[in-house]
Amino acid sequence: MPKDTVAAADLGRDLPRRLMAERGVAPEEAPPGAWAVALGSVLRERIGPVWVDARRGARGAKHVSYLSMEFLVGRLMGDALRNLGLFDEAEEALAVHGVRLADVLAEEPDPALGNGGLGRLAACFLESLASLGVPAFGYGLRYEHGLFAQSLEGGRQVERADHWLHADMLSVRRPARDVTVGFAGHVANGAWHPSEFVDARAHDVPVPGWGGEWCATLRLWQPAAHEPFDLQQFNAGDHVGAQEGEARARALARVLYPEDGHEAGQALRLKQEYLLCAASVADVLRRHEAAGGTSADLPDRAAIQMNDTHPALAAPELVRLLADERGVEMGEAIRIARACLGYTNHTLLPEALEAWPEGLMWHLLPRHMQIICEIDARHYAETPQRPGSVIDHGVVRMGDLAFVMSHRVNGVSALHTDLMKRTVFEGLHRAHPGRIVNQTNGVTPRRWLRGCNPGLAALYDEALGPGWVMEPERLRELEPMLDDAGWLDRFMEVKRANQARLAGACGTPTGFMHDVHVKRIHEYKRQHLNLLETIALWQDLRDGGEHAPRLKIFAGKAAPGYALAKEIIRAINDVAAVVNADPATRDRLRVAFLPDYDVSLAELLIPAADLSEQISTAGKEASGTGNMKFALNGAPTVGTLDGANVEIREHVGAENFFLFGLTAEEAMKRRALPDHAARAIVVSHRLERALDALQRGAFSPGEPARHASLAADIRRSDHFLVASDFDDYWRAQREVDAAFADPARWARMAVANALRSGWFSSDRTIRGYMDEVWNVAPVPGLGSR
Ligand code: B1N
Repeated sequence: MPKDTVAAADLGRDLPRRLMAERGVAPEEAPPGAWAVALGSVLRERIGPVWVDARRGARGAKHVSYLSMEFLVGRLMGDALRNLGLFDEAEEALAVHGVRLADVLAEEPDPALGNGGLGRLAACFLESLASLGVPAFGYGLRYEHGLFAQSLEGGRQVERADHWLHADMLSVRRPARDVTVGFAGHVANGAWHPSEFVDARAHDVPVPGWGGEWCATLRLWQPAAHEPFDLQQFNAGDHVGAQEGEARARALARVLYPEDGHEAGQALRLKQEYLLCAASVADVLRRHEAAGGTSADLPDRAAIQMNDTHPALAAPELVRLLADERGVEMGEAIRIARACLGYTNHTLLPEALEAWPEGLMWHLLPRHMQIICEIDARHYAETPQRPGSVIDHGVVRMGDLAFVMSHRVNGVSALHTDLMKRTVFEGLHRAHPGRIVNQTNGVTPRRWLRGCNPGLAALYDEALGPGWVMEPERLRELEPMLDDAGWLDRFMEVKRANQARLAGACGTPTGFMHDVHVKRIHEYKRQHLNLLETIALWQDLRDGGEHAPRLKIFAGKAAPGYALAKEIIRAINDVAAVVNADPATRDRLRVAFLPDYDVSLAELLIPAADLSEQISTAGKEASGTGNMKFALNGAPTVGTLDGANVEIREHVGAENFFLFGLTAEEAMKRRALPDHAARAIVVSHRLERALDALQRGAFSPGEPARHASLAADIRRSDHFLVASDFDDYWRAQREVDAAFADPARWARMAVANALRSGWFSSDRTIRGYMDEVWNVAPVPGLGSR
């Protein structure tokens, strides 16, 4: 356990007191929800001094400001208790009243302020920054409704609004930090006169680091009307109109756009992005100046990271504040901004690259457009290689803007960074060699190992002491255990217990290999490749084939407007209904689609997985981070050479990774063949048969044509090369069968994955950013580092 630096905790005394103060109920009558409120209140009280000390200790030091439209934080109280070293005490304090801590923690809503990997990465980064003792702020939006909640009706995805604000347990309102943000209007004499104003209200979420010695801040902006209520209008009888300002402001952060890996492209999204940038950059400057800083020394004290291009307006905004409001010469303002800014690219998918129409930009942000033109012209004049323009064909290319305005640009895995240099940013890379660096993603081992897999953590504690959680590469010290049959048994015993826990929560059957494919539903992630293999496997079993008993688990949300992704969900559920009902195969194959995938479900599922499906078309998945969580929890991967899979395979060893499929280079060539799908299908009777069953309605008997278009898409265009990779995927899955059939061999593979994945800690990633992007150091003198 971490050193108990938190003021003499007495949760046994404080929890019941808080219960009465906050909810007015006695312990014996309190439902878990009331205990959760009490726990939140106690936690805020315990975090307070750490938070205040961290802020004081950070004064004058360089800060990281991480700007992101998404922070997929997940439930926060369990993490906070663990990092503060209060988990066991809380468990005991509640047990006295016959209450289970797990039940109380489950009452906290899971804030879905992100779509997937990009947002979850931001959350892992904040936790790592706090654990490493780096002064850090995350800046985001406080969406009223995060990503939609998903349910299934007749196998189809149904979306419902997500509600979480009512039970936001840890955040603190900071009125003194509110910022007013302008929109539209005109420019006169180089000064912007906006015609609309919105207030950005600061809500701070504490993110305590491991050991409870340091705390980062997630500052979420909530928009509110600048002039909330028009009393004159109300008195004149227009009762609804008088509240219009409030409604308009509120619309700004009403929902998170549900497009993952896809550009949203609406004016409201642009306004959201600017709101985030304007409020956050103003706050960074305010902090700097309050500590006595000048414009010229801003880069010595502020590193501002743009999480993809969504916050790229931070660049012209910072230039504007320096040049227009502080009188810094334009060229100098651009240089200062560039020295502060970094840009992380998360995708090369053309449909995800943001490009805003010039007209919309001139209307909404006239001064920023002038500054962007200025940036573009100067960059062009200063760069003999003459890379393309930021403004092109009537749109502002946000990736180019972010690149030109950053001193470092990074990709999120070795392969992705290499492809960035050779594709989207080829010209800019040639003009600025050395600006692009790689920072392979990581995940925090506090949440994604110790938190979600307490059984495994206990095994590691016993063998290594608790320090491994800050140094997970030390898990390699346990490699001698690979030859210790007794220890391997204990490891697999934990896995089975985690499967039983999943069964209890989700009704999944036990005794099967848990083959897990969870992530956003997207053609490039190829859930339909897995589904076709499932159909083929079922057909083969019916023909008398022998295979390890498998439970294929799928989960994930489809963007509401992404028709094909929704068809994939329906097809999975239709196949599940038929396959699960087949008495001939029931004992060897089951299919489950678990609804409403979120961080909490991931925490339950990943530790229970035997096999990790990471089967994207090579070149399409920038990194992946789920892939790391599975490996760390002892699930070998069946996967392509895509994103960070490449590095995972290098770390765990090729013999512990089930590789298949075309490489990124081969995929590009293959796609150029006009009849690539037909060629693959004609030589694979297995694929033909599976496709045919889907197409003929074998899984939708009442409506035979239901899945015809999905099958037809694979036969005709198949941009994601499902057909071309099918046979090799089938082969790799049969290798999985063979390995799984030998429990000793499988256990060694699982354990090798777990012990050799410590490198994928987000602490390692953050240290990379600190050295190669931000030039920041931890605050000295913190114990647990
Ligand atoms: O970012 C993750 C990576 O691990 C994944 O491979 C990558 O797909 C993901 C527009 C995105 N890239 N782009 C997005 C999200 C929301 C949106 O509106 C694009 N997400 C990723 C972390 O590096």
